[in-house]
Amino acid sequence: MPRAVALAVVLVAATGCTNDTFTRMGFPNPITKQGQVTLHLWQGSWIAGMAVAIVVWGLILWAVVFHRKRGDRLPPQVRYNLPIEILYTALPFVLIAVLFYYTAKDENYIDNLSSNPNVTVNVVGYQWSWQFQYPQYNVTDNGVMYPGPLPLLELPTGETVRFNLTSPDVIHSFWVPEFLFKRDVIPGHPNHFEITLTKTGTYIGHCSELCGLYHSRMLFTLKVVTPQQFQQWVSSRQAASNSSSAGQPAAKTVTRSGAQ
Ligand SMILES: [Cu+2]
Repeated sequence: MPRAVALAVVLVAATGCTNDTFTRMGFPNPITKQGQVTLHLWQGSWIAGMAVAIVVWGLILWAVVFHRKRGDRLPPQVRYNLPIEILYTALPFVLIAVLFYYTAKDENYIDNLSSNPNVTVNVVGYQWSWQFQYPQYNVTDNGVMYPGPLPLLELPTGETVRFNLTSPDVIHSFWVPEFLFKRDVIPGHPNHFEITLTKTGTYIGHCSELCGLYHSRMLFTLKVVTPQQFQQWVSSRQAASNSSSAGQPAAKTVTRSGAQ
């Protein structure tokens, strides 16, 4: 068993950094530190599962080939082989314990909330769009459902980002496939999570909980930039809202009555 674990660790380490869908077993390329941990758990589970499968398939093949029916003579009858019974009781328990250990460890890491995140975003999911509030900067982004213009979630790399998720109407789910993570947005039950982004780029976020007629159009744009570009974006948004607040009312926050 220690040898199997060592093999799994080597295989994960050897394949985890490459960039193709097969070694990721279908998962998207993660863009967060937390997503990287999720990917490694997924790959490790596949390695453990395939190791079990190879042993089981081998035993089936061995029984089929070497214990096939050779005549009418009954083979020697045995029962209660104690070592084998202990083995097939204990071994699955060890397997499950190892999987449980790594799952609980990674879940704790992914769910961890730091005491002082760099950027906080209040996410409001409503029928059928999103609002992103940056309370530290007094910036709010409103969009409309697809075909848009979609709400924009702009974030910096390398900083801890805290999301506070709320809904004024029904249950939604905040999902960016490249996070390898989604979390429900529940009315009356604020949810939280944190990420640290590692890759710049533009991605599409989704609602992942059937929430009504236009659920599938409840998309948003995630733009990941460098911390300097993020600060510039914040300043430009603040300047834009200051100049518009003279003539027009600023974007209202979403309330129980719905959009804007
Ligand atoms: Cu929704």
